[in-house]
Amino acid sequence: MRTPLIAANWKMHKTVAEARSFVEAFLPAVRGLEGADIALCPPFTALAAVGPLLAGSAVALGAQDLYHEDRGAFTGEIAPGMLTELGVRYVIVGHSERRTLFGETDELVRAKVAAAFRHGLTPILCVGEQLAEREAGRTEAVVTRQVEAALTGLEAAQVERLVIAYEPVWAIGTGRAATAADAGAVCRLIRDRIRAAFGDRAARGLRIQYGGSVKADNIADFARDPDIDGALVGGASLDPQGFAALVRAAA
Ligand code: G2H
Repeated sequence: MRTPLIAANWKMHKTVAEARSFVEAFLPAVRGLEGADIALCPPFTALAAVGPLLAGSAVALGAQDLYHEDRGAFTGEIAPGMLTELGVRYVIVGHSERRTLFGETDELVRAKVAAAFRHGLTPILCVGEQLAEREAGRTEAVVTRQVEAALTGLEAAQVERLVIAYEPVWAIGTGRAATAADAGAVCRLIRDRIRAAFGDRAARGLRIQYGGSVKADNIADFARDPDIDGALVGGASLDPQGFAALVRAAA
């Protein structure tokens, strides 16, 4: 059976000092908790401070993005090896904020997923439709295109340990989460596509999270769906006690 992954995406929140005090409050609140894997994805600037604080705990370190080249003249970018050096295990790739605000294309997302695997990082690949696409009945087409584009060239054994976050764009940071039934249906569609392209073993191993206005009081609805394997959590991951309550409700 798959273990759900609850990952905190702090986005552009928390200084180093704020990140440290979060971890100091959060770790005791989730100590000994079983039934869910947990990851924290702070901004790049806090990774070096948060990593050592998580050492010896069951909470993994994640990053919010990476660049697909190993080194070079790419001002402002972060190479995969710079993340692994800091103990990063997960990396969010293709978040809708990257796609819409920073122009990331399916092709760039594919290159980033491949680079993450090359360096032993586990990508959390974000996919999801815009509101207009949902209203036009294009959810399936959009999500399928994003998944197929991002996974081109991967081996089944890589897909088996990938994480996909289904995040309908209209649900992100709006307080308007998808229903568990709608989210579960899209997660099943994704798993079916993976089965068709990469085989049953990859489809059974792959974790598919839901993301978009997940909170402590709605996570249990998503957690009940056998095809939803945890959540990518933004706003509700910023407070240590609130996020610990959310993780407990999911486990
Ligand atoms: C979706 C999510 C985290 P929020 O972006 O990736 O954010 O939980 O604030 O909707």
